[in-house]
Amino acid sequence: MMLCLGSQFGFAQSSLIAGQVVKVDQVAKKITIKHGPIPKLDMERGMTMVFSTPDSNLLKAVKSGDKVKFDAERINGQLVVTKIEPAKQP
Ligand SMILES: [Cu+2]
Repeated sequence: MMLCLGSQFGFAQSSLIAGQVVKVDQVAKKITIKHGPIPKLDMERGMTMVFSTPDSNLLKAVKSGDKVKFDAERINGQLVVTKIEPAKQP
């Protein structure tokens, strides 16, 4: 079940979401991320899903397989990555 298609807006939170990059598509400006729960986007459990990003520079900092921390917003019904950075390895 994809729980990503709800219409409710969450309140912005500053905390980043932990995830792992599955695939980066520079041309389509899309990134597939396996992520944990994102309560603000009504995702109560982790899943793998495609996000779009308007800024392809964001995608240059990461590659498939990377553990990342990211933030996403629902904009015009699309889930958009607004920030992404490599996660610090313990
Ligand atoms: Cu999701």
